[in-house]
Amino acid sequence: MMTEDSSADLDFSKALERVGERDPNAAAAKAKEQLYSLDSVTLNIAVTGETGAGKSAFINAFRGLNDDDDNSAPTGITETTKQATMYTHPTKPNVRLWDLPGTGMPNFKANKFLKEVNFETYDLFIIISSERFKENDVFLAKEIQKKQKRFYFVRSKIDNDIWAVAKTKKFDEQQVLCTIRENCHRNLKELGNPKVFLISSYDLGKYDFQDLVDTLESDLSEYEGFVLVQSVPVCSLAMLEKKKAVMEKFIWLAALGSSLGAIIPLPLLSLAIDKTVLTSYLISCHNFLGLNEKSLIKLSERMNKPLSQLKSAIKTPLELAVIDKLSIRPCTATAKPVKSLDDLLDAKFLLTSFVNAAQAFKTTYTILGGALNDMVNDMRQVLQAAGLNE
Ligand SMILES: Nc1nc2c(ncn2[C@@H]2O[C@H](COP(=O)(O)OP(=O)(O)O)[C@@H](O)[C@H]2O)c(=O)[nH]1
Ligand SMILES: [Mg+2]
Repeated sequence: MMTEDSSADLDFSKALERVGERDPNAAAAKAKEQLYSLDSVTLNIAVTGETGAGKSAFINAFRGLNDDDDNSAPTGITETTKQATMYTHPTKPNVRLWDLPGTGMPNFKANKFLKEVNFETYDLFIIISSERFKENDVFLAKEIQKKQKRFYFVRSKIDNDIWAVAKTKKFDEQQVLCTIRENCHRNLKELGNPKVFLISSYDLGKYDFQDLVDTLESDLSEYEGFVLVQSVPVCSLAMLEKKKAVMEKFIWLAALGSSLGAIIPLPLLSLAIDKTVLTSYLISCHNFLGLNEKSLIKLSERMNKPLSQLKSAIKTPLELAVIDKLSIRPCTATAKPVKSLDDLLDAKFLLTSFVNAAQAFKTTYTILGGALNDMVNDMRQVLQAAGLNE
């Protein structure tokens, strides 16, 4: 429906074609509908493995939280419950991570286990182990496969393995990773050599986390993949670029949904329409790039850098106050060039400069692209300031 072509110069007629409407107002309505369904996609990710394997720590890391934060999954405890516990994503509550009970018991029955945790709920399973994969992991994977669901093997606590040998004379990180991978495969042979992702929940920017996200994204539907990538923390420059790329893919939809309000001959009505779609798109980008206050605080804690140092790297802050300003500002005929996010959220520019729907679309499209670029540039600087240069 809306895949390959997401080039920066997408024109209006092409956008209409993509939503399958010729009438501009109908197309705008359809675009809004699609934005809405994109926003309501849910993802249920089950995280399973033995007690102590690192399930809870992985869930916290994925949600961009530290183990001792409020609302984080408790780590380092012996599990007593047989229930799955749900943890929603802090900025994307439709993304849910489920902390499943430990699978380490000697008389483990995969089928019974999956029934007890309501396997139908989950879109995919992540099977974690902090050492070699065991019989129970294999039983579980086979049963998940039988039920036509996807599973992914994660070998956790890689930082520990690296640390343990880092002091030795012949330390070669790649060699250590290679040996771990081989050992994992040896135990999973009967499953036909599935991919194993080596991960440290305390440093998602390293090892195979990005590869795991890429793999999940390509296995999921386009909308689900978009939501997944939006929700992962910006743990490296590479992840930032990935996020930018998926957000760019949907700019045209936000532009189509917002710009066409301008052709309705009621300035105030068109203002309201523009504002909702535009600002919600921008706020989402801002959150998912990790530029919101909460994410910055987490980053500063994790990297042990003062928050003020990270914030001083930001040139174009998105203040909710700016959006409020927008609704009370009177429209004037003088449009000024858009140089910053503040200008972008300035309603008079948006309202007065359009002569027709195609121009409105083009303008909004360019503005949104520019704003996304500004934010990504800011986040690059923030990552640099945090010491995440890779
Ligand atoms: N170094 C390191 N420790 C980890 C990692 N993941 C989990 N742990 C630690 O391993 C212990 C068990 O982790 P937890 O997430 O509670 O395991 P769960 O029982 O599977 O939920 C805790 O003390 C965690 O701090 C990791 O990636 N690196
Ligand atoms: Mg746990």
